[in-house]
Amino acid sequence: VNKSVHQIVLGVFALTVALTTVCTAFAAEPKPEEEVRYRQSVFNVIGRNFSVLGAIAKGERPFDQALAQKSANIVEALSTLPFGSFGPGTDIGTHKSDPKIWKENAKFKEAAEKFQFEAAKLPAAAKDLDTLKLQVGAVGKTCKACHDDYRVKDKK
Ligand code: ASC
Repeated sequence: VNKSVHQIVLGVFALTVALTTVCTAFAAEPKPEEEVRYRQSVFNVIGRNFSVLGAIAKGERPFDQALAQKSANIVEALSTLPFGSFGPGTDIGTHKSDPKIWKENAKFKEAAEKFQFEAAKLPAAAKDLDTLKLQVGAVGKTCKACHDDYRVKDKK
């Protein structure tokens, strides 16, 4: 009897240690380099999908409603995600984020919100080509505004 009680206590202890370790690993704040990778990955997916819409809007690609819808939905769904990953300490490594992002964070947040506001209208706008063209223009302006102010230019 004594031995099996001992084994149960040990088992419960081991399980507690294991669960605590797993939970702590998942709950931990992402490392700054992970934040940079995350926001760059999300912007990459947004850019890929928005460029499909851009090509359709410019007539470089035929208007395929299902494709436009899918791309618009992705841009909208991802539009808020990168902006949670510009926290303090994430101005590190290789990236094009302008230091102004961390110095004038309220203005950066405003620019991000303009993009999110216009991106939210993309899925409904994807229903027909004329509406899509207008909304791609409106979203594109918010992309450009933020890039002009908060993305460092590529060195020539
Ligand atoms: C794009 C893209 C941008 C915006 C911007 C719109 O397709 O990659 O950054 O549109 O150029 O003016």
